[in-house]
Amino acid sequence: MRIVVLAGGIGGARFLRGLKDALGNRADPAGEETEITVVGNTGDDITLFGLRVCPDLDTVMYTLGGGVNEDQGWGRADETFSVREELAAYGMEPQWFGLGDRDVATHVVRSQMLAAGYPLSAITEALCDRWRPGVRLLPMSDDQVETHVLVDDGSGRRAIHFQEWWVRHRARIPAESIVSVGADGAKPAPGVLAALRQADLVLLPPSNPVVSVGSILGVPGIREAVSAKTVVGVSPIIGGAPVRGMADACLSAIGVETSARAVAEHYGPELLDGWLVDEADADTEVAGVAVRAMPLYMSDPERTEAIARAALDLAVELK
Ligand code: GDP
Ligand code: FO1
Ligand code: CA
Repeated sequence: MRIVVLAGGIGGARFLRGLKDALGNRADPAGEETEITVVGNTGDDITLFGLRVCPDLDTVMYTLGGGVNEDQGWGRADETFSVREELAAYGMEPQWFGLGDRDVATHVVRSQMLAAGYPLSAITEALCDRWRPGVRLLPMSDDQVETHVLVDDGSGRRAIHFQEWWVRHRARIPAESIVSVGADGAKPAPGVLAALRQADLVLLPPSNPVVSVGSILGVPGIREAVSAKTVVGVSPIIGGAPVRGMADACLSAIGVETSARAVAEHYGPELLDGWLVDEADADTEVAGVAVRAMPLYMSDPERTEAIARAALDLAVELK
C-alpha cells in the first residue's frame, strides 16, 4: 500500500508516528509492503543569521527520528542555547526566535548545501540519512515559498514573515490576509506528483489547515493530484478551538469559522472523502464527506495509533 501524507509540524509529526505504529502492528496477509511518503510544508521556512531554517520538515524528521524535544514538540531534545546567547551579546536580531545549538547544526548543513547548489529535496534526503525517519520526506517544493501575513498594528499596514507573526506576536495582531509568497511560480518538488499519482490513499493529519496543509495545496498541481485520490483528514479543531497553537487566528484571516465542520467544508468535498472529528463534534455533518467521530487527542502513543488506524480504515472503506 502506498500512502501520501501532507504534513505541517507538530500535528503532522505526531500523527505520522501513530501511522507508523498502526502500520507496524497491522496484520498484513498479503505480506504487502507499505510506503509512506510525506509531503512537508515549507511555507514556514525562514532565513535567520544566514541560516535556512525549515521548522516543519525538521519537526517531522526529529520526531520520527527520535531526536525531538517531546515537551515542546519542535526543536532538539537536550538542547543548549550558547549560540543564541552569544548572538544576543552582539546585539544580533531577531532575538524572538530561538535556535538551539544542536538544531543549528542542521541549519548549517542545509545552508551550506543550498549555497553549493543542491535542491532542498536532496538536502532533506541527506539530513534524513542521519535521522532515518522511516518515511520518505519530501518538501512540497524546491522553490522558495514563504508565508507572509498582512497586519495593521496601528502604525500602518505591512507584511511580516509568518514566524514573526506567530512566534513574536503570538498571532495576537489580527491578520488581514495570509499570503503564500512565491507559490504561483513554484513547482512541486521532484517525486511529489509521482508519489500522489501512485498513492492508494492520501491522509491529512490534524495539521494547520491554512498555513500547513493550505500552503502545500497552494503549490500549483498538488491540489489537483490530491483531489484525484481517496482522501481522509483528521480535524485539528475540537469543540470549536485548536488543540494547540493559534490556528483560529489563521482561519479567521481567511474567513473560515473555527469548527471541525467549517474546516472540512473549506477543504471541500472535491478534495475530501472522509473526515474524522472528535466525539465532542459528533453531530458534524458535511455534504459529500463521510464523517466519523472518535477521541482525537493525540495524548499518548496508543490513542494516536488508534486515530491513525481509524483514518486508514476509513480511507480503505471509501476507496
Ligand atoms: P505546526 O506546524 O507545528 O503548527 O503543526 P501542524 O500544522 O502540523 O499542526 C498544528 C495543528 O495540530 C494545530 O492546529 C492543533 O490544533 C493540531 N493538534 C495538535 N495536537 C493535536 C491533537 O492531539 N489532536 C488533534 N486533533 N489536533 C491536534
Ligand atoms: N517556536 C516558538 O514559539 N519560539 C521559538 O523560538 C521557536 C524556534 C524554533 C526553532 C526551530 C524550529 O524548527 C522551530 C522553532 N519554533 C519556535 C517552532 C515553529 O517555528 C513554529 O511553531 C511553527 O513554524 C509554526 O508552525
Ligand atoms: Ca508549521
